[in-house]
Amino acid sequence: MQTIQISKVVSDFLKEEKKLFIDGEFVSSSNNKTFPTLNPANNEVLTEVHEASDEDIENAVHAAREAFENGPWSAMTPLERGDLLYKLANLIEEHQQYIAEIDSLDNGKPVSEVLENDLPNAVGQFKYFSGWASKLVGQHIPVNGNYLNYTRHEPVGVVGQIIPWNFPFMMAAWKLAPALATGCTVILKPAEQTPLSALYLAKLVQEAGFPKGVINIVNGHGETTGTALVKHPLVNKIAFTGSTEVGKIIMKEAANTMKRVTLELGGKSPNIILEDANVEKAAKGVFAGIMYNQGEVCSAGSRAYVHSSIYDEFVEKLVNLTKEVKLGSGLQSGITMGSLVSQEQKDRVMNYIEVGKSEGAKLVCGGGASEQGCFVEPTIFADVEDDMRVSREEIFGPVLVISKYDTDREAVERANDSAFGLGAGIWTENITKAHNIANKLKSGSVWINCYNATDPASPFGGFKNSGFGREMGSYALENYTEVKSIWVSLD
Ligand code: TXE
Repeated sequence: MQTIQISKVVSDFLKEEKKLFIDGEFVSSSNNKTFPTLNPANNEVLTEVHEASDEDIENAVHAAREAFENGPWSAMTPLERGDLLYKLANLIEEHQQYIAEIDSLDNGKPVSEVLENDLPNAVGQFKYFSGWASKLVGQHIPVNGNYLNYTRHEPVGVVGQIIPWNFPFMMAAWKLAPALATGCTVILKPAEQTPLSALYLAKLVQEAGFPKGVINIVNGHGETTGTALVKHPLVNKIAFTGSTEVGKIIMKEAANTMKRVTLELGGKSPNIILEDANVEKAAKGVFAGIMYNQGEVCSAGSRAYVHSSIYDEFVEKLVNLTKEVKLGSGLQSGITMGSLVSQEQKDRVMNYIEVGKSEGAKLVCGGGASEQGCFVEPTIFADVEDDMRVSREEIFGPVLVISKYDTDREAVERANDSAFGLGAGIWTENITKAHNIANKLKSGSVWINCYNATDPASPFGGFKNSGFGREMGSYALENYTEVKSIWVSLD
């Protein structure tokens, strides 16, 4: 396998100082504190990154506030705002190779996957939401009495956006695009494991000509930089994607300043494979549904419930599929699975694999990890009981648990017996059954004979402990707007 040569643009970028992006400028952290970011394929330090202090957050919030209240952004027409978003989309497209290399180095995922999925999706977000900027209409409501009553959908204000490391660039796009379309201003905090591609985005933001203060990017750790944003009284809203544990902390901390909060959290999403499923197709779909992006996907289909009549055949097909996986550094051509994001995540996943074994789940393939770097083999446990921890807790790695079932009703009940509710898959040739089961599943997305399909136009988000609020589609605009009702006496 050949290693892709990093482009000169990226090697130059890595040598630059990784400052904070506040009020349209790259600035040093007020206390000059930095932290390292690593390449998880070899655990070598890629570069040092400036960490935002409380003072830096103060500056970022004031810049965003000023841009929201008084700057050219607040005076822009919706069409002009939409134009800027579209311009940014085009710039991202032009720079996609560089962004893909950066995300691969920082996160471990294959460059090819960033180019095939993350980037087209990110570009799509900015293009899709650029159109919404000019379509945020309110209502004219027929009320009792002699009044004219109408509503305005106004931007919520300054938004703090805290994102995870599994799709570093794409998550930034999911968050920024709808917020900007509504006219909000943003302070984005990338994950400390993957701080780089958002800084590259900041350069494109400058090039596109966004007014200063509209988009601010502050790297740092969750307990410090993240908390400062969540607690700041002049931040009107927090949009968060990450663990359920931190989501709960954020909700509590945000309550003191009555911030609007939306949370996209973890999952333990089920796939149900009915007896009449196309087993070949279902096996491939279920396999991709868990192994894609090294299993580091909030909606990863990490539980499979397979009808007893096809169980053995299905397990065998899945095991065969793991043999085709080519594990390697994200920069090697021809690989199909990269490394996990960090040593910490590798340890967490390996610990779960040990838990599965000790609980008595049958390890049918995988279970190993590399000595060097953060690679974990695609791993499958069969004959898993519902009360085992590997069946109940989010592992966030390439680990699938499979169980056998006998009736459709049983499958639905067991699929729903989870603290989470993000995604679910159904595999069957009986479309009536598929729709009926889809209606009964308690999750934000249901995929029938497919898995993990997303589109900027279609909502995505969770039931239960998977959070609330929806990303993407017209639904995402509700996260970033306040509704104002205006009454005019016609007497
Ligand atoms: O997530 P964290 P971690 C799940 C997955 C994974 C586990 C732990 O199961 O194994 O979470 O990953 C910021 N106030 N998901 O520890 O800590 C942090 O800096 C404010 C699922 O990396 O939730 C980062 O930017 N912010 C998930 C972001 O939160 C805080 C994706 C996510 O980090 C903070 C990632 C605090 N107190 C992990 N603490 C998904 N839903 O896709 C941390 N952060």
